[in-house]
Amino acid sequence: MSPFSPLRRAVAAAGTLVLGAALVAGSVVLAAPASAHGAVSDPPARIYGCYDRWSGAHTDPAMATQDPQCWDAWRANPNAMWNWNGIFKENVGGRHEQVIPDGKLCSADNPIYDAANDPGPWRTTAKPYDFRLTVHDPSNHGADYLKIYVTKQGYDARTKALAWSDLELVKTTGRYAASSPYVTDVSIPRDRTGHHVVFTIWQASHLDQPYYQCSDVQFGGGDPAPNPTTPAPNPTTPAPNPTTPGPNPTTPAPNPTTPAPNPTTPAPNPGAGTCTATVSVQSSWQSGYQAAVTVTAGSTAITGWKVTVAGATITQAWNGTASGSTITAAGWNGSLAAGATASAGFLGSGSSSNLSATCSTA
Ligand SMILES: [Cu+2]
Repeated sequence: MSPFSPLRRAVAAAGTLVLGAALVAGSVVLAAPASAHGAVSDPPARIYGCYDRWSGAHTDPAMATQDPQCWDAWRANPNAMWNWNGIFKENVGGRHEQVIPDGKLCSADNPIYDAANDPGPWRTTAKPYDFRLTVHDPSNHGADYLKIYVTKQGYDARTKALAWSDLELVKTTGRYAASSPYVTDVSIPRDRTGHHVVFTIWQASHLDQPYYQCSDVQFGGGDPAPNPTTPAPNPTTPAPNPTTPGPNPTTPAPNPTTPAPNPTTPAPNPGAGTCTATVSVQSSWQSGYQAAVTVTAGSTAITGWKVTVAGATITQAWNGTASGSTITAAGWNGSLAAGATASAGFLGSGSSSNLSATCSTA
């Protein structure tokens, strides 16, 4: 049989198809990293805690007073919140202190998580001096080790971004099999009181992929500036299920607390107000993008607005409510004085190359 017989050509063609399918599958995996990693869930690490407490209500302005660092983090990069499980750096070779700069410990030096480094009144979890720490890893990477540090007495999480010199190593564990969770008992020196940071390095076993996690805790019950023990932010948010796979960043966020548009609001006088809108893309990736719309009221005040973004497939919005490709003002940013502006953000799927925004008063 010659090398160019019909049979040979058919086999070669089938091989090409298989290779093509493998490439497609590979890009799907790259586009959906969120299910592939994990985080310290107890005491909750900063980004994990913000995701866990607020993903069901992340546009609720109550967060600004009840959990202000999370409010800032959600405003800074909501996409990073849905990817709470990706705070790692690869190929560090165990040289954590050389690779992760001071001031970037809580973000693994990844700019999308930069808000996690900000000093401020992070929500704390009260812990006794002997407590159990849990790494929640839906992807079951295993662990070569966990290294657990605590801040020295005198460190103030409200005024200083974390540096290596602020930390004392309190435990290094052995290996964990690839079966989450990875749990260890930690004992903290008894001189610690008030707001401290428990810093965990989880060295995953499937790759050289260490995770860096900052958990805010309260020791000794003696914080001179006590964390506001406000009621739980959203009693209707379902408790997190530790066996649920990581969130899919393209799932639209439920938003039970945004007030529904009030049907009894009188229809505006059509001549009473106008608005204009612009849309700008802030970041984009293979399968989607993050964008902002900015609304400007015309020469008279308006009491509500809607922006339709032609060309957009909106999967999630904040500071507004999305329906199709239209974003309607949230309860607190609809009323604008003449010439005033408001903005809302959204995640879109597909291409961002042909977006245009039009505004109408509502
Ligand atoms: Cu992973």
